Amino acid sequence: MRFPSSLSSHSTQLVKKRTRMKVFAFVLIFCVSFISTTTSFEAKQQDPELPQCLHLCKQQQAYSETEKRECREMCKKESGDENPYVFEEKHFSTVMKSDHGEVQILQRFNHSLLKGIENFRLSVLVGNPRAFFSPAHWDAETVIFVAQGKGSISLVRPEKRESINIKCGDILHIPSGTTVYLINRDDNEKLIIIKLLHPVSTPGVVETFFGVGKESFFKAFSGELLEAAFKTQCSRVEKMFEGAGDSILEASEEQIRALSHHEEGGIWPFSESKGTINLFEQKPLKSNDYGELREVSPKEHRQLQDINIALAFINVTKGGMENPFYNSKSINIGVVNRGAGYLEMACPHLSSHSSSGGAPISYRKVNAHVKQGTVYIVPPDHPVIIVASKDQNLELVVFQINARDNKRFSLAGKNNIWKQLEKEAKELAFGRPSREVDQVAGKEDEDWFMKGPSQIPQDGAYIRMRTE
Ligand SMILES: *[C@@H]1O[C@H](CO)[C@@H](O)[C@H](O)[C@H]1NC(C)=O
Ligand SMILES: *[C@@H]1O[C@H](CO)[C@@H](O)[C@H](O)[C@H]1NC(C)=O
Ligand SMILES: [Cu+2]
Repeated sequence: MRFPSSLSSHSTQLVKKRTRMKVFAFVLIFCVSFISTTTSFEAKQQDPELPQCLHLCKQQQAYSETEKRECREMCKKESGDENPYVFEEKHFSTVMKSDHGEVQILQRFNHSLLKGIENFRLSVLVGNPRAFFSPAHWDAETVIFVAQGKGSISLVRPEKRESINIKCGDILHIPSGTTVYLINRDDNEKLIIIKLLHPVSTPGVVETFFGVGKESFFKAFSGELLEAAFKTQCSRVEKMFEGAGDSILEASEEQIRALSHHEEGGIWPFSESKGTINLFEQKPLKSNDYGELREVSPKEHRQLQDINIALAFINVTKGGMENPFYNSKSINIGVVNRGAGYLEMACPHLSSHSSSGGAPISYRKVNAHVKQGTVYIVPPDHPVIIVASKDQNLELVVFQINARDNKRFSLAGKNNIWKQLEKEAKELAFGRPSREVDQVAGKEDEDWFMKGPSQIPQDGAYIRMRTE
């Protein structure tokens, strides 16, 4: 990576500045724990040098777009103002919207630390009661999760149509290019669907193709060709495909009734390779008073095999937490479905060790307060702790990319990995009698979910997690 010399000297100042910030943060932790104030301190003192640094990156005429991006990332890293792992409402943009619903898409995973998922997109569809989403197809393999409500989805394939009633907790793999239409078959409740998209041709870019509607792709064709194709006057063809205009419409009660006469979860034997799988109906892998973990994985479900994605539903009871753990090989994209909580992760990439090379290994705390709609990423092998708030359960939907043969390694609690070490290995590694190690590593008796901390750390006492 190249840097202008003015920028490097700048960095030194930023580093000094960071040291001051640390002292400041220490004083704060002190205050928080002793006065036990609940004031949410927000470290709003934005590093005044960050905008200048970003400006310098922009001015480097000789830089390619990639170099400029790396330069910006370096600025943020230097100023301690970076969290590439957490996304909020502001990071979504609207793809489609009408009075009856909308579709939003999360910005691309274009940070250099998210290279492993750069070809995935996350999107959320919201349909008001009785909304109808017009037929369309798109160039991405898709996994949908019904987060709320009841719908009916039709998948049109060259040889046949499959219509399936869907409900909360359902998962469905939609192959790229399938023409899909959808209704919310409820009179009161909104239908919310979370989609994970894996584009097939242009990395990180998903295009939707509407045959019917004011943007119909038929408009791109010459009149003569359309006339020949439909054996009808081209103006009539165009008029017909303009359809009702909008791509999200409202259906009448009778239309909804007619469109929802389908089997729940599809027609038997869909469970093998087609139809939906309900995540909530799976037997929990882990369950106790502090939470539950359910999973649908490619191992048991053929429709998830090709895309190699698993989905987990984690419900941490209020006041509880998930044990510290790491995933061996899956990259997790978590979405907070309901509730609120807090998470912390240890990341070597964001510490000074990896940027300057040579420095001793260290891990930086990445933390975030999360609430409904927050999206967070946990890269493989990064230890993470997820805590529910004191007054709300924390419900998470987790898309696990590269799920085949992934293992979760527990770092505390009943089945933690330390317990498996031989006595001598414990004594050598920990430098104390293995009995003492067992006292600590063996104290917590709960498996996976456990009682949470007495207090959740406040923002600001820790590294600031603002994302730009
Ligand atoms: C990533 O893409 C978003 C748009 O999706 C853009 O606003 C942002 O600047 C990009 N980030 C980087 C680091 O290039
Ligand atoms: C999450 O757990 C709470 C209680 O532990 C329960 O009331 C709630 O229904 C659960 N949510 C889901 C979606 O299972
Ligand atoms: Cu990392």
